Amino acid sequence: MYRENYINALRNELLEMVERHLSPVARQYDYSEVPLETNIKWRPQVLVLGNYSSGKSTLINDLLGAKVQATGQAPTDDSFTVITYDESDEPDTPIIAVTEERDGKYLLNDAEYPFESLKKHGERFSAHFRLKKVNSPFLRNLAIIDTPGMLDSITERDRGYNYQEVIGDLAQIADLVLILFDPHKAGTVREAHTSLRDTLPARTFEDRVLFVLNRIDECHSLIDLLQVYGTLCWNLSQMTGRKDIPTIHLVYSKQAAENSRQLHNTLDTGYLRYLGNQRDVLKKAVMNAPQYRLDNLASFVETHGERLSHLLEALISYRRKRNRYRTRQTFMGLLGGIIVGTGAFIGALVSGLAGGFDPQFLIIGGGLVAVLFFLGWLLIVMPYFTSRFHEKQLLQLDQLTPLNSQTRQDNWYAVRQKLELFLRKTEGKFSLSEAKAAFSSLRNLCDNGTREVREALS
Ligand SMILES: Nc1nc2c(ncn2[C@@H]2O[C@H](COP(=O)(O)OP(=O)(O)OP(=O)(O)O)[C@@H](O)[C@H]2O)c(=O)[nH]1
Ligand SMILES: [Mg+2]
Repeated sequence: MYRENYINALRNELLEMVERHLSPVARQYDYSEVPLETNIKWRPQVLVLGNYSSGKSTLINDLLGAKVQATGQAPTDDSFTVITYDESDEPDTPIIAVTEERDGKYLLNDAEYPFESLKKHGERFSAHFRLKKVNSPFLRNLAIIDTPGMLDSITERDRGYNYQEVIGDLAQIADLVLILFDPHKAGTVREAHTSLRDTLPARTFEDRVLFVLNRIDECHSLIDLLQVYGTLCWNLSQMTGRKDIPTIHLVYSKQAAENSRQLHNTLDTGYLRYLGNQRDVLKKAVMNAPQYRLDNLASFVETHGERLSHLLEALISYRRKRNRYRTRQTFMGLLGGIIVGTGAFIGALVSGLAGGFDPQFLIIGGGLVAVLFFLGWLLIVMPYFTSRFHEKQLLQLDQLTPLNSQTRQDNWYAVRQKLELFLRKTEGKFSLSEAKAAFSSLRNLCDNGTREVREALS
């Protein structure tokens, strides 16, 4: 109990950091369309990804202890399903079942859920997003998200929404991501390849991802299994760009294995005896998702804090350059005004046009010409030059801040586009002092804020 209270206190502290320090800055500088805390205030989540028919839904049903999700050979389910506990249900109801179903519109718009930021994926996504409440005790402390299988042939246009982006966004919210493969597609399919190579690394932290080779009972022999395992290892290293092989959990569903043994009684699955079934290890890992939560929250604060402060650093650098440029331009306008004014004065004297005028009047005339020139410069010439300067800066954004480490480069590529959009929207007109104040408060948060929580966690 004490431990639970302590964890809750830490969790609230982190949430408050986000609400008070990160979110307002994120909204002000268009880093995030919705308050950042919407992503983290809900219960811990486990995201289940994988090739089509790799057994995602079967695994989820096994965990829940009921047939909640449809299963079947060939691509079966093209929806994202959030499966969560029904708090309102009577405890210890004997039959585990779906007690309530809601559609994507509800799930995307109800502030109780952390999916507001997925609204941007549009109607087609909303039509493929749904909520199921289930009274399974397994869900008391977590929610599971089942996903459509990754496919070879379907292009993004066919799905009608950007699948990679959606799983990227969900992976960012999730505390644990399971990625399932099966022996039939250990070569993996194209979407899995793209997701693992381009989308997930930027959005998740490595210790949050578990690789699973499922349906191993369907290998014809131990040699077959070893070949499948080798192929998958090779493909994973190609996809993740890593030389070391992550742990791959070897699992199968006892019930499904039994069914397929009855269908194809030629399968010699004697080798399974030697491997055991890591299904239980997987189950434990899923049940531990709430423990990852705090760590993920701390990482969430650190990552967004660093990215936002990089964005502000670039904005401040832009603004300083712009100020210097405008100061130079003003000075040139002033100098131009003096030269033109003096020229007008001397010209009038030399050309004799001023015959009969009081020299004092000529000086005032020269001054007037200088002021008019300066005003014209300020109101017409300078805005033109400033907008050219602005366009030029937009083309060389990478030069705004040093990118001398991999972390800085990663942070930069995560915010570069947001910065460009913000600069285009504001045309570079924003308060430097406000940006500086936000930057120093963020630095303080990054350097000191999460340290206490990290110490507590370790
Ligand atoms: N032999 C065997 N069959 C399995 C296993 N797990 C799942 N299956 C079968 O494989 C088929 C696909 O399983 P699903 O759970 O529907 O797979 P999925 O990944 O949810 O598929 P999609 O939703 O279409 O992407 C079903 O017919 C299951 O019965 C397993 O461990 N062993
Ligand atoms: Mg499924």
